[in-house]
Amino acid sequence: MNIYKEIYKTIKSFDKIVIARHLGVDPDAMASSLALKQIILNTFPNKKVYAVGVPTSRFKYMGTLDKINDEIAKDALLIVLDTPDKRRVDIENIDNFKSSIKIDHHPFVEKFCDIEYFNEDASSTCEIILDMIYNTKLILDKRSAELLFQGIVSDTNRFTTINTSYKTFDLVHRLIKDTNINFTSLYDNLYMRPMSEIRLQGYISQNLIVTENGLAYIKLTNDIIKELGVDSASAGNMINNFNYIDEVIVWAFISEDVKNNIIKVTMRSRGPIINTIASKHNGGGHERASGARVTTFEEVDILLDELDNVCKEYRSVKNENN
Ligand SMILES: [Mn+2]
Repeated sequence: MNIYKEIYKTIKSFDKIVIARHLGVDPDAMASSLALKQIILNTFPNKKVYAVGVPTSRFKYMGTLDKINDEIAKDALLIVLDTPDKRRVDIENIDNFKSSIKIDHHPFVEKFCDIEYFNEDASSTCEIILDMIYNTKLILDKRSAELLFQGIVSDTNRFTTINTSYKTFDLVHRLIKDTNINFTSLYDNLYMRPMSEIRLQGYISQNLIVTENGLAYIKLTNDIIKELGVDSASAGNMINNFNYIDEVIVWAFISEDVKNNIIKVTMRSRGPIINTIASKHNGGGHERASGARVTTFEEVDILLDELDNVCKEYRSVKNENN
């Protein structure tokens, strides 16, 4: 059976459905969760559907998340979106659900759901959800269309990432044509930011260290973060703004998060694969867009050394080929 049909049939067979996604929510994870919830409700109004996870004020404009009690799991279906590994799913008691489905576009890490659909060629989880809608009887509404559009635009970094395909444009074209969403107005919520973040961006630009091998990095301690009036997630959220710098192949932003007692490393590459390094340091992600969570600045330095080495290798192979 076609995988979308199988997912549809499974959704149809459950009265209670819980939708979860990864820790450290981003627009693709948030939008796909909220849109899928609404789409299931459009199609099956009598079902109980919950989109869960730790909320963040940053994506409040997308909608609100639900709280569930432990009782729900035992006869509910869990749908995990945008998350390749079990430990990164933002939900408690993941093993208590009666059945589970995974829908994801990250490189495969492990199987932990009964039905799994992952497509590394898809630009985003929102793209997969949209494709599924157009291949099943799931009913799209205007608000969900807006969310899916925002998720796709965000995860493709405005259609610039390597997994943006003709299919992405096909689906987005159809989405806009069918629902007539005012898509240009949706950029306001996605890209509006406070002055403090622009000052942070300026600080990063001024203080970014660039090695001779093409690794750029900045360490933002709690003191600096506080002084600039931002939070520990701010730098990671703007990492895509530092793409296309001539001297930089890989770039990493390191932010101390004293509240959770971790140091977050967000990294991007426009050459070598870096998620293998991220996964060595309690992280993972896409081949060239990854993150890690470490506990000491000593480990940060080890990680930076590893990134610097892949830059060096990448440059030498490139030079040989030229
Ligand atoms: Mn995603």
